Amino acid sequence: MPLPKTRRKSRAKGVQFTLMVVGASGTGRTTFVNTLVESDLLEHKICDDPHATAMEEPVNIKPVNIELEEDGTRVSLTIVDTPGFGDNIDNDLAFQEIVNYLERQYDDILAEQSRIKRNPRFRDNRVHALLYFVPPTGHHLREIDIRLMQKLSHRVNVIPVIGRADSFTVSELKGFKKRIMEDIQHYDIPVYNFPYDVEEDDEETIEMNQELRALLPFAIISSEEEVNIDGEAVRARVYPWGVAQVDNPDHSDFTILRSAILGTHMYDLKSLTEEVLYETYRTEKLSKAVHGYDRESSILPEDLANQSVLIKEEQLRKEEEKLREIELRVQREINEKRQQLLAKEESLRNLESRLASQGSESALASPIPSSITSPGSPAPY
Ligand SMILES: Nc1nc2c(ncn2[C@@H]2O[C@H](COP(=O)(O)OP(=O)(O)OP(=O)(O)O)[C@@H](O)[C@H]2O)c(=O)[nH]1
Ligand SMILES: [Mg+2]
Repeated sequence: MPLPKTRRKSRAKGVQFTLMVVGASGTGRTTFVNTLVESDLLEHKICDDPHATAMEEPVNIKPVNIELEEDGTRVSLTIVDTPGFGDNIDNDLAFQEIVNYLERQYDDILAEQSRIKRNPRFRDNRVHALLYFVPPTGHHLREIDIRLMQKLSHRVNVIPVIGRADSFTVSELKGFKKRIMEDIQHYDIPVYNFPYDVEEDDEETIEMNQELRALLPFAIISSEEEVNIDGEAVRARVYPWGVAQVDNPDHSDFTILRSAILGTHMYDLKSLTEEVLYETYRTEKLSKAVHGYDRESSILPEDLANQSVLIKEEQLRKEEEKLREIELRVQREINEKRQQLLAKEESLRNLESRLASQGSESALASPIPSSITSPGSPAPY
């Protein structure tokens, strides 16, 4: 089946995709990213006790970029790692920083779209998927995870994953996954659950999405080390009781998750971000700007300033459009008038030549003295 036009184009050019990783300190976010891109893209935090320092330093979210080749498609992948948070400290600031980051990317594109003259170098940094690392407690979701996932999933496609999943036996993992999904349902957290439409989608897509949905939350084992197993170098973690392999689907959902986000579901994640999550944000933001502030949330002065800039830009754009319409209408009217004038001139000329020929015919029949020809009549030859 030929690919749709846009997809063909991005295949040739490469696709831009942005992935954010969020979770408590030490859940394995950095190791996962480095395993995903098969390089030391992110540095590990050097710290003896992650809980002691988590969030005490200023929150600093820096995206990093890497080019990958995925099934013959070039992927320009942006990774946004976020600082891990601790159990016992006030995490509100960190949570807000993460949400602010997501919204800032939306604000940037909103401002860009409202500009009269577009910036050709503008970079769309909207986050297409967020992997939320649930710590391997084995119990239920913690209150902190529920709160944060709830907050985030209104702005981004949240995919829950269990970090360091080799901490469990197969049956423990099954039970933990089940409890997490029950909590997600109970607290109504709108995570990305590989949506499908039984009426619209083909059987293959429905089946694939059902399988992926059944795996949620993905159990992740990551490793930056390779070990030799039967003469083959594989990414794994070695324990006295055995070897936990990253790419073995019996041990870890790593490969399945990787091929879903960087392959089969990349376009779905992108279009949901652009067409649903961003559009919702845009509508909220503009309606807040038009109908005054939302009483439930206090708006920061800088937000108000941004909003007023946005409104002004929007007004300018509309005025420019109106002017362009007026100019076109006037141009059209002038053209019509010119056509009418030309038509009138033409009919006048016809009339004159008819009169002239009638005149010369009657002159032949009974010559008229030149003194009685009226001014403006064709001069007698
Ligand atoms: N057993 C096991 N350990 C892991 C796994 N992934 C990472 N680790 C280990 O867990 C520790 C923390 O991993 P990081 O990747 O640094 O975790 P992080 O979430 O980035 O942590 P901070 O950036 O410090 O908040 C390291 O010692 C890793 O080697 C895994 O899949 N299984
Ligand atoms: Mg880290």
